[in-house]
Amino acid sequence: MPAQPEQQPAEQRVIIVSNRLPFTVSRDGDVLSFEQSGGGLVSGLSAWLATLGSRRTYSYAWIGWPGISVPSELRGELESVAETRFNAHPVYLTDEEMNQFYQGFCNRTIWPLFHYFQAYVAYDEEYWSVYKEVNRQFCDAVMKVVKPGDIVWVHDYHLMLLPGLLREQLPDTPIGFFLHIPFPGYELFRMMPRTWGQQILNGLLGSDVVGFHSKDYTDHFIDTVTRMLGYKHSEAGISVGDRIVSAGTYPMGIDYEKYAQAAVSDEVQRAKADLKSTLQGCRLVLSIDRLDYTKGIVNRLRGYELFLEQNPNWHEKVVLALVVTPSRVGVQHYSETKTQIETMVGQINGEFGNIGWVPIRYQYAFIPLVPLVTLYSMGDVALVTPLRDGMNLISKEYLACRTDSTGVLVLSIFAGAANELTEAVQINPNSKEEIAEALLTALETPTSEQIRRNRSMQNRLREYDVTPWAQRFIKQLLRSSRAQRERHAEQQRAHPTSRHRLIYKDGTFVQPKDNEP
Ligand code: GDG
Repeated sequence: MPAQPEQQPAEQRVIIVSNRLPFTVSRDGDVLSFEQSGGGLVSGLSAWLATLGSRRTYSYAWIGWPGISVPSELRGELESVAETRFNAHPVYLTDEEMNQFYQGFCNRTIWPLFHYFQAYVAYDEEYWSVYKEVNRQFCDAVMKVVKPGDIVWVHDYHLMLLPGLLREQLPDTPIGFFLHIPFPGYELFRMMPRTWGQQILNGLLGSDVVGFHSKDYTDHFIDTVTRMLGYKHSEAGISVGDRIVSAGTYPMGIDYEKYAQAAVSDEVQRAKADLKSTLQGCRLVLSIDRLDYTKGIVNRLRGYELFLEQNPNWHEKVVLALVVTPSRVGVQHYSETKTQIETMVGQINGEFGNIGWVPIRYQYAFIPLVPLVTLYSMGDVALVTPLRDGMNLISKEYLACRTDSTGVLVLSIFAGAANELTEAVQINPNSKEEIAEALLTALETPTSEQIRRNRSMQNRLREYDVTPWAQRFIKQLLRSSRAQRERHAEQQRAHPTSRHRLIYKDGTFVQPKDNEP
């Protein structure tokens, strides 16, 4: 018998769950102030969520950590502003929890391991235990907010156990998970203690759909699940008991129009004129990232140094604008990277510069959108050379700001974006020779060739921006979840007494006992 069409809820609500809420709270005594935060996930998703607001049947809520620990007497006010201004619900974590969970398991274990920095990984049982506890707290927070008919979309490596924990209590709710960083190959993944790895995979498999930026990451995930847990994978997806989990590739786009429009705004035009006079006719090379050893900033500086050594004719004709945004302050390898960068900047400026010319202009700060877009739209070359990067949005934003289609993107083959931005000058960032050579090529590329390459990338980025990215994911999530419910209903009709459905318990999926519901 064909499945009956399901009744659509009057309003479909998407609950976004991520480590950070889309705003930052700061506190001065008893006064709280709120500021919209500007990270890639937040600005990207905000564009898509804004489109939901204009459709009668869709709405959203956001669950996450507000950025500081908040004393109980201020929580009422925080919750009320969070809900009315941002549709958000805070998860409170203590400083100690943040230390073990965020600085610890997330950024000393998962981040370096998933970015192939095995030597930086800390395997610490205490970190793992707090990671599990914090995932449970997020689960409690979702359970307070979720209603029948809602869709839950969990984001990123901080919350990999959450889909499984939610599935325990929400057997029929559509639950999706998207990983913003690489998923490493099996050989890397299995470096972590086996029980952790198994629980993380089972946690992810609580989802109906698990999404990745690139096909390589999707393939690594499927390979790891089949080898570590023994689940079968077919065209339909990964079989977990009678559930089928879809693992798929969803390369994230940017809010293209936001950048393209900002680039032609009056404010940016004025800022461009100021920057032009500062540059005194020098060509501008850009380097903009969060402070992170994975972004390959030190390698980039080595490449620039070699370029200056090999090309004295370019001295006094080129300037590298190096913007490094503070990030994960307090994690050891980050402060070491900062020291390394600053030492190299001093060396290069000292060795090659003179009173009238500074080869690197360095800023260690988060810069507002207008100066960011000004740099993007003035940069003759963007050097984007991560050693590993899930996607890399900087490369896409640079192209969106090139409204006359000039400029050259030099891009690492280890950025997820390299799969889409195939007309960029692609390099291996481990080779300073390749970086130096690519920079020379970029500076000498004829304008007509720059435009030809960029137009083709820009057309793709404009077409597949962040809204279709999110829509495609949600569409697959609804499709997978519906198929799942239909399968269950069918099995129930065919074998009313049999128990196909595995339940998630203590980090794994198990056959329910006869007395369990
Ligand atoms: C993770 C993955 C993946 C940075 N500095 C400033 C600033 N930003 C904005 C950029 C961009 C975002 O932050 C950075 O995004 P990325 O993609 O480059 O890198 P991650 O922060 O590591 O993001 C990454 C991403 O998630 C999305 O899935 O692509 O691979 O690691 O939007 O514009 N913005 C402003 N001032 C700054 O100084 N205004």
